[in-house]
Amino acid sequence: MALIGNKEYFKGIGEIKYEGKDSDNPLAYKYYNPEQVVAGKTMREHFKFAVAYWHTFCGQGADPFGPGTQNFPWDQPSDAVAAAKEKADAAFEFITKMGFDYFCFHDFDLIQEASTFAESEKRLATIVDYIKGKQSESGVKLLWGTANCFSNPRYMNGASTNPDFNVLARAGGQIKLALDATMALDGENYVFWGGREGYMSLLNTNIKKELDHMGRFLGMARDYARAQGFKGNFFIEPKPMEPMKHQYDFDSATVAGFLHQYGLQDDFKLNLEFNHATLANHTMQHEMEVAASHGMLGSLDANRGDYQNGWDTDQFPNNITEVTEAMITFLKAGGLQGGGINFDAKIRRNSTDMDDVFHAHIGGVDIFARGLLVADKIISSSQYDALREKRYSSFDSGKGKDFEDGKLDFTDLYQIAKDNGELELQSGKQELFENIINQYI
Ligand SMILES: [Mn+2]
Repeated sequence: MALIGNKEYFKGIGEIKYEGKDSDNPLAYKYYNPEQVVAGKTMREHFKFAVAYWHTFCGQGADPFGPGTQNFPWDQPSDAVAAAKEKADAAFEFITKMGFDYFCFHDFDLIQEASTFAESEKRLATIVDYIKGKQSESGVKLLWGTANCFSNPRYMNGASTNPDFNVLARAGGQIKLALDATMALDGENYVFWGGREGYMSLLNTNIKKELDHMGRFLGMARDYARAQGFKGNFFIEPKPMEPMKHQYDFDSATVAGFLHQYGLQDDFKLNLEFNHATLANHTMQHEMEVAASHGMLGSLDANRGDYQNGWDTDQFPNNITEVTEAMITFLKAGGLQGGGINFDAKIRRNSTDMDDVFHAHIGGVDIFARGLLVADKIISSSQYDALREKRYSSFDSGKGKDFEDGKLDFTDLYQIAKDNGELELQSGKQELFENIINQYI
């Protein structure tokens, strides 16, 4: 593997390769074999693994109780452009050593925001140009770009849902630049995460007005990008709370309804995150099933929450049951629409060695590979599908089929109920289903 850039940031670590499940090498894949075909596609094609620029190259482990613990060598230069270029060098070294094809970013992950809009625009153009060069050297692609319209204090009351029109317009200007950056880097998709699109108190909030504004704003962003020739998907990333008490993009079902209400359903799909599903009191599989049922299963943010506390811990995924169940839905939905698996996950604050981020991503990749292999076996060789189909077999013929075909009216149901008399109970067989998952893991 040719080393891109002048410095090596992750010294002593080479390209991560597949060695199989009996390998004891911690810096090797045990299950992820990129060229292995599973259910008709290679693992590389199924997953489109991506590194999240913000957690892996920006987040240093600060929490409300103390500063960051990870001192990144690429943050040394005091000049913003020089620091951003070093960060890009480190990022592309890491991405290529992992063997990933993709990365994802927020605008101001790439380079520090300046004190004026005009200077920020210039900085972004400079770093986008530099990253374009890194992409053509390495072949690394952009899965999606996005804009950070939630960290700067100006967005404390929201971006497109801000009660102040001038803040909404500022968000529009910023997102135009983020869309331009995404298109310049041949981004395959663009994500909207409404970090502060919601409310802290209903006493000072007009929900209807804010939702109307958000719907119009997203339509304007879409129209702008389409007019520039952008062919990719737009994704909304649901999350129920944090930082706001209540966020408008609560979960898959809420967002699907919103997209239909504002005429956005043909261009927008969902980017679903495991930890956000947990916060919404759903499982990830639930969120994926709902999205798939709307034809909106776009992309996944891979991580996990903490099952004992109620906030967004963004830990690396390692729960085989959770990921296997998600992969069953993934395969049955025919995969993702345009997206991939982005590791929106961060190492813990006390993980301070340069190799920790490798262990984290290797574990995440392997849990998905293993989950996919298990899910494929469950679907292709177990009685899982047949058992599910059997539960609905009364709709395959007779009056059940007539119902599905729209041939019955409500009085027909009355007559059938009367003729049937009391019914035999039909078991849901839940424990049997659970055992099948466990058997194949
Ligand atoms: Mn999260």
